[in-house]
Amino acid sequence: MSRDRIYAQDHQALDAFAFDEAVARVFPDMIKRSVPGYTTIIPMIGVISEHYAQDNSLLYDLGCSLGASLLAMRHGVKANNCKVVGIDNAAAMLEQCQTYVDEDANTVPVELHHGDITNFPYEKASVVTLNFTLQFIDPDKRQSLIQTLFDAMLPGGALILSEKICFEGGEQSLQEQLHWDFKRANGYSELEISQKRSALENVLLPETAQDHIDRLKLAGFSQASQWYQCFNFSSFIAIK
Ligand code: GEK
Repeated sequence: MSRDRIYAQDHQALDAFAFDEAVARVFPDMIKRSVPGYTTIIPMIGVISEHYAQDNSLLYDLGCSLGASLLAMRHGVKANNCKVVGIDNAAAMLEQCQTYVDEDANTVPVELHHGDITNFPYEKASVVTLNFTLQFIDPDKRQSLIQTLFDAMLPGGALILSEKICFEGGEQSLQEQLHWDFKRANGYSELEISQKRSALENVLLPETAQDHIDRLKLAGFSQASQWYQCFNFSSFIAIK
C-alpha cells in the first residue's frame, strides 16, 4: 500500500483538497491513518448490510472511493438477487475502485457509476451507505439528499451515515486535540497535520451529532441513532 506523503513537503500555495490521482494512489493509507475508527466501521458496514439487505433490492454506496465500504457491503449481503451500486464523482477514485471490484472473488453483482450523488436516479434500496461522504456535500443540499434517499428506500431499510462531527463548547477542542494525537501516533508530522487541515477547510464541513439525528428524523426515518464514535468521527444508523 503506498504511503500518504501528500502534505509532507511545505506547499507555498495550498490548493483545496481534491480526490485526484495523487489521492487515489495513497487513499487506503490516508484514510486509515487519518480517520479514527475507520478500520472498525468498515467491517460493521458489512454486518449491518447483512442484517438489513432485502431480497430483490439494491444497496447503494454513495462516495464509494476505492470501494472499501462497497466491498464490505458486497461481502455482507446474504439476501437473494441483490445488486450493490457504487457512485462517486472522482474519476481517478472510481477507476481504481473498478480494479478492486474486478479482483474481488465475491459474486454479488456490483455496478459503478461516475456521477454526483445529489443528482442520481435512485431506485428501491434496502441499504444506503454514506461512509464519510455527506461531509463533502454543500450543507444546503444535505436535507434534500437525505430526503431523496429516504423516498427511494424500502420500509425496514437502513441508512448508514459516517461523518466527522463537531461539538458545542469545550468538547470541540478536546476531541480535535485527540484526533491530532491519533494522526501523530500514526506517523503524520505537524506540517502534514496543519497543511491537510488547511486544505480541507471549506471542503469538509462537519456538523454536530444532533444535526445529523435531527436531519434523519425530519426526513421521516422512524429510528435514527449514533452506533459508533471515536473522538470526532462517528457513525449513525437510520431505519425507514
Ligand atoms: C470508504 N466511502 O472508503 N458525488 C459523488 N461522490 C462524491 C461527491 C458527490 N457530490 N462529493 C464527494 N464525493 C469511502 C470513503 S471519501 C471520504 C469516502 C474521505 C466522493 C469523493 O470523490 C470521495 O471519493 C468520497 O466522496 C469521500 O469507505 O475521503 O474522508
